Amino acid sequence: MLPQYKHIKDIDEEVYDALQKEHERQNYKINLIASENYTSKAVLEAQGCIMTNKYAEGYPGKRYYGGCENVDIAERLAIERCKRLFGAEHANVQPHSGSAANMAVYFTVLKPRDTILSMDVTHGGHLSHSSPVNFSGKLYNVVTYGVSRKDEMIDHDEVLGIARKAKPKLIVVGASAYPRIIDFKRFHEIADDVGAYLMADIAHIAGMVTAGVHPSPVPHADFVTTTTHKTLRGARGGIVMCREEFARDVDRAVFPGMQGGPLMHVIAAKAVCLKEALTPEFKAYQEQIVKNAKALADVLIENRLRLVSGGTDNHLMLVNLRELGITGKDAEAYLSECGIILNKNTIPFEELGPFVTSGIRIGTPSVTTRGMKENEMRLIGSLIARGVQNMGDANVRDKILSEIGALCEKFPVP
Ligand code: DSN
Repeated sequence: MLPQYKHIKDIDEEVYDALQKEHERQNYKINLIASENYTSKAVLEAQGCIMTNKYAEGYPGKRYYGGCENVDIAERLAIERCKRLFGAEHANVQPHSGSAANMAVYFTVLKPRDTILSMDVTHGGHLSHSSPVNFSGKLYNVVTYGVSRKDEMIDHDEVLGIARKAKPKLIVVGASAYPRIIDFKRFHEIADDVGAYLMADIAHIAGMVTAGVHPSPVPHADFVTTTTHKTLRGARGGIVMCREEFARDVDRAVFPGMQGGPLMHVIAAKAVCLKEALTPEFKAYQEQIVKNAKALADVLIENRLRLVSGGTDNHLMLVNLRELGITGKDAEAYLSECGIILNKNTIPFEELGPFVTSGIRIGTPSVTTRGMKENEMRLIGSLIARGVQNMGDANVRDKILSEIGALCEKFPVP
């Protein structure tokens, strides 16, 4: 029995049962999904708090409902902490998600059919930057850049060439599956050259940006968007930051432009996570994420696995499985049976579709939250290599499973 869910158990056995299984899964498997993390108990409490009962359309001090004095405190705290943490002039903490944060920026500066230049999804970009099946690709004329064939990294001269031809109104920089440092200064120069606005989506790297482990886009971009639940390790949600000159328009784009009542419990949880992110422990955590990713990448390379771009500078890496003759889909499924959870991922110049893929994406934020360091990364890396080199083998699976079980016992989810 999980005491924290006792009321759910009383009222709804089915949901309780799913929760119990999820608790087991999160505790007894190794999570290498680059976009996930384990929140602190304080964040969880805030996200489940009574502020969910409150309607608060509007902004602190200017609401459409009475009784907002306490949720105003939470939202003001979230805004102030966000601005302090990132050095931003303005922050809107109401977007329900990263996609909503991106939509708010598009609604601020674009009209339907205006041109966006952003990273191709199969090269690492996000759905809400360019995909034809997403609102971004449906509402706007999207032109994309990718990584170069030469080194599988962004080639800024190539981006500049595409930008000069496409004349975008907005350039989007940021990715869900790019293992290298992003040069925001260079993107600023490209945006200036073609007279475009620049938006940096730092959902994946936000925690590292706060810690100075990854360069910040704030001095260079007109708009910076992020989610709060990845390396930032907070509540599930989004944030938009911008320069003061855009503050009013961004706020109006979020509410009443796109959203009604803000999720005040989530905003309270954002405030808590942003407070945690202002501590020295959080900075050390971010540094360890990167050291862990480097250690893990090195072991994979020693085991003759091919990494996209040859390595990593941040929290994630992509393994190209083509030479092993296996798909990302099969590797994800087999490794999951071994107790290692990660996701199939397209690789640059992908030949298979997004449901099959030729790669897997591996990230270290969650295992680092469990307190694992380089030694554990070396073990996990060798287990992944053994797994993908012996796909389907039941003996190998059982051996990996038992090593993963021991690791999970030793490093419980905090
Ligand atoms: N879907 C997220 C990821 O896994 O990277 C991005 O929003």
